[in-house]
Amino acid sequence: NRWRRFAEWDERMLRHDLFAAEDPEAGFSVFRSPYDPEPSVAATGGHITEMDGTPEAEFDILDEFIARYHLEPDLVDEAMALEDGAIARMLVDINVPRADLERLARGMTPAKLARVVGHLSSIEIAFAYYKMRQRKTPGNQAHVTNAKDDPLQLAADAATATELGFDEIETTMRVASNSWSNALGCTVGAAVGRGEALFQCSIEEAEELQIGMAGLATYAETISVYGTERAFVDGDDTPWSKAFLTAAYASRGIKARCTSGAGSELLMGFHEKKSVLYLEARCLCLQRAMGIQGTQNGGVDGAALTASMAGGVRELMAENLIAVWLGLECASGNDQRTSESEIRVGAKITPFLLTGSDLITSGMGSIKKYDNSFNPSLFNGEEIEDWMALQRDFEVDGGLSPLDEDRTLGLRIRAVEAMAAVLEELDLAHVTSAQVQSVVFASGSNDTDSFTAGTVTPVSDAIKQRGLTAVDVVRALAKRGFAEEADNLLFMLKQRVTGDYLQTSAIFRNRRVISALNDPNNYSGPGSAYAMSEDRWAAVQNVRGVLTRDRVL
Ligand code: 5AD
Ligand code: K
Ligand code: K
Ligand code: CA
Repeated sequence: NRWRRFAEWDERMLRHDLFAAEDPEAGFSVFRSPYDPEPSVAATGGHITEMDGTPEAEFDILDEFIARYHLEPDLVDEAMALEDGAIARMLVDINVPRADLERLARGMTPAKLARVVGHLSSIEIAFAYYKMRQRKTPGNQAHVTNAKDDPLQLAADAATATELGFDEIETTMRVASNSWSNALGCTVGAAVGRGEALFQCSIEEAEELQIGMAGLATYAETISVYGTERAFVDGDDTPWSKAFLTAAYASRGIKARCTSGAGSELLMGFHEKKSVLYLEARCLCLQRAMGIQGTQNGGVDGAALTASMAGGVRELMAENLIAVWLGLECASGNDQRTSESEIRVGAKITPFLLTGSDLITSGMGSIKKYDNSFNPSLFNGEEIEDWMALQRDFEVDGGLSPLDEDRTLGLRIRAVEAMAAVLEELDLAHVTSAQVQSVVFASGSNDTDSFTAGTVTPVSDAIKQRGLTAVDVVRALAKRGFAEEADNLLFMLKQRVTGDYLQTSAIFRNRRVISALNDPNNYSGPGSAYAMSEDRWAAVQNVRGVLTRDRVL
């Protein structure tokens, strides 16, 4: 016999969630493990000779890279001498400018950074993030994928995502050999409508660079970084090889950020019994050292594991804070479903909506959950209107705007027709009007009668084999009467020559780059934060189902 309430609780979605116990021996510690080193540094003659308890002679590849390229020897004595709690108070003090804290961070070791943010409660971490994040205007990123790798649906959904307001859209595929075709689908879709979203195709690093060089991607965030040497070497990489890849992207005018996040070393079994926050602090110092403009962190693939630990969600926020403290653009995770409970999902995103972020999610599923080829995101196509309601409730800008039904349908038609025209003009495939019709109205790939993963592979192969580039796509669009779309894509290609969007936290709004350089977050108390314009607030309020006196009666 049991109290029936427990049986009722058993039926709730929450019971699908797992909760992990603290166990430092097995790598399960969040903010602090007994195996984390004590913060320390020694410098002689402008050279770091000891870091976090390790003498130079015993440095591993991460220690060496961080000591040489992250730590500034003339800052370490000043920064490391400050008491942890005192620095924590500076992080939440509106009278201490962001720049002063960024300067100090350049003199702090990974163990020190982790210790300091450990002094902050969840609300203090959120507030510090509000103050320290890089670009003033918040932005957002979408996943655009589908279970069939159908380029027509990718184009329609990419166009829809830009209309929703996403600044970046990223795709990946079910079948690896479809990468070129998926990249093409998003390239064309992103050129429809607003036509200024950055787009990427997430795949194995060498191939992704090739796709970027062909102009079929304008940004990349697949440069993964890990907090232990074993995890790095296991992936055939070193900090130097990652730095080289980063430079390769930049040299071709492709915006790049690294990916890291709590739990990756634990998932790979190379955690050295260290806390997930300390290991992530190492990842982030390494990224700053590499000279990359930004990071995608906040657990990412490790988010669900981290969220299963006590205080794990607080940790995910803390690692985002370290990223922006180090001056990195932050695409702040929220791209993995960390819970089956809608209450936990809403609670997880709320601090990020309140503070804003360079990219609030580093991938919200603009498509249905089953079409998300990464993994279901924290929010997916199903929940987009819930997001809009939260923006309206809190009077915050989560980057999205309610859709007008007719305009959206028009853009979807335009995108699918443009994609069909490009496929035909480039002699890649013949598209029937039945295919076009099925995709335009489809909510997800279960509703379509179009390309499938198998029929797309020859298209993808041909794009790669023939060396087609975005310039061929511009030409095809123009020839088939899609002048506006051709112009939009050409605009994005010209931008890689000027290179302004390689600056920290750059996105496009109204065909202008806004970044931490020309739109810096200089929060210094009430009245100094980002605020929505009147027009923007009006758009955010305009969700479906608003009652007025006329409509009630
Ligand atoms: N740490 C390091 N790399 C990660 N990735 C996802 N999550 C993490 C993490 N926590 C990787 C993915 C993919 C790229 C986007 O980043 O495996 O290669
Ligand atoms: K990777
Ligand atoms: K990590
Ligand atoms: Ca992403």
